Amino acid sequence: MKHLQTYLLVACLACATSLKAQSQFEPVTETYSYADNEPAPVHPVPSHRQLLWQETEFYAFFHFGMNTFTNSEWGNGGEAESKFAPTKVPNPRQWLETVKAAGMKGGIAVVKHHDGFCLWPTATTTHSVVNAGNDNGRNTNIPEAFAAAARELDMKYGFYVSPWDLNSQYWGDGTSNYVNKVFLPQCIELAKYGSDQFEMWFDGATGGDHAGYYGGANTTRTIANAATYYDIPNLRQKVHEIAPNCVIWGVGDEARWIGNEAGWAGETNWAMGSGESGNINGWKWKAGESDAKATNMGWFWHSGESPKSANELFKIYLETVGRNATLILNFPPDKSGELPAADVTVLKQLGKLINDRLGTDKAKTATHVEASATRSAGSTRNYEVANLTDDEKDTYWATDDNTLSATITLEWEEQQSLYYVMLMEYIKLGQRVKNFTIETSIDGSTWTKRAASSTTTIGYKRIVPLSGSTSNYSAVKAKYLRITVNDAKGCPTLHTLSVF
Ligand code: FUL
Repeated sequence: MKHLQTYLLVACLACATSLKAQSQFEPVTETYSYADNEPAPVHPVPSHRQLLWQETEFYAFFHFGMNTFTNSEWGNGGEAESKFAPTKVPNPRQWLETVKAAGMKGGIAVVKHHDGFCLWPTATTTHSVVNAGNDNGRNTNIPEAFAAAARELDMKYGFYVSPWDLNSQYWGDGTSNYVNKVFLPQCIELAKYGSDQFEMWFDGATGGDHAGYYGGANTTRTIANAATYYDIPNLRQKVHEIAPNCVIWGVGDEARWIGNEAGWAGETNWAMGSGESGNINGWKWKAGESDAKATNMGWFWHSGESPKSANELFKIYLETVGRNATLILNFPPDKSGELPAADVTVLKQLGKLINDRLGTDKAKTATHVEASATRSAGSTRNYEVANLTDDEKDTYWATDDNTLSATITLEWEEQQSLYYVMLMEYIKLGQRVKNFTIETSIDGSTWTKRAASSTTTIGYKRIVPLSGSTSNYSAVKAKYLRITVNDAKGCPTLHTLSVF
């Protein structure tokens, strides 16, 4: 009997361990508990750092460097260092303060673009700010100043470092010299400047027919396979040893390019797979990031450029952040090393627009919120609809395991003017919802379908305009709102429902 008890205990422990949520790169520390009657995860699930990354939602891209001074988008690597001559000492604090006004939670600074010019005094090459054309340039250390400013402003930050290096004699020379002598040491220097980085951006562009300096070879070069050439598993390991919460974007395989640079994600957007819509059956968590230009010329600053309007940028926001992607919106500092006045103005307007339209949650003033099904509570957790409006990201509404379809209905005392519905899944347990419907009613018995007649994925965050279009800001009058989850990969687990 004693043996049987021991056997059962060991079997239960083994079972609980194997049922912990796991991701592709390391064991996840969060566990769920059957004592709490939590639903089992629907795999794949995000790693801890991927979850933190997702919460950054909306952040800036800052393309600044040699190209700013040569009126170029891609240099060739042979540019004289003296051409880098800012009219003032570049001021990353101004960049971050400005984008914070638009509600952005952080930013990524380009510290080396394809031309190989390094915006910090690196030990790996003399092609850097050390040999800049004036004191302002020589006093520049972007990774150091950017990280310090972000910490002061309580923002997240990261660095873009181009693996492709048109200046280096070693790049694409058929040996591992570039990776061992230049690229990996640079990444380690940068990880040290920013051990609390949330993302490092490794661009996918390589060689092709774009001629490069390559240490004086002045030729074209290519590499066969970026992941092998850059020794990505080793790079990931080395960076994570120093910067454990840093998601390695692109070749690093921890977050994916959304598939266009036009600022939109698919309405259906799974956090697995590739491209604008992802893949419902993808086996690896790799959520989408949308990189978009906020200005009308290039990624780098060019004379005569102007920013898009706050309205255009708001539409981009809805079609990315509102569709389960993060948005990295590019604002290029000019030759003074600051963001131009027109960008500062539009960022303030954008912040106001986001706050005016998505700032007051009417779900909190609903007099009645009810679900057609609710999972039974466990010893320290419940799954009630009230969890949807409590501002807590770790409480959620869920149904029993076999209930893949359910409705949530909200009622207000007075008729309301409603514009958007925002839903967030509890993605620690995987992305689940395949299809849902939104309806409104004036009297509680006649219902009108809003948005598309049926709407697909939710994921980390989904914002649905009730007008049916991201460019149409018009209200729907309603006293009741009903959300029906029609189908899901496992019982739905939603942590937030907001109505604006
Ligand atoms: C691309 C690069 O080639 C562009 O210059 C820019 O940096 C953009 C964000 O990514 O692949």
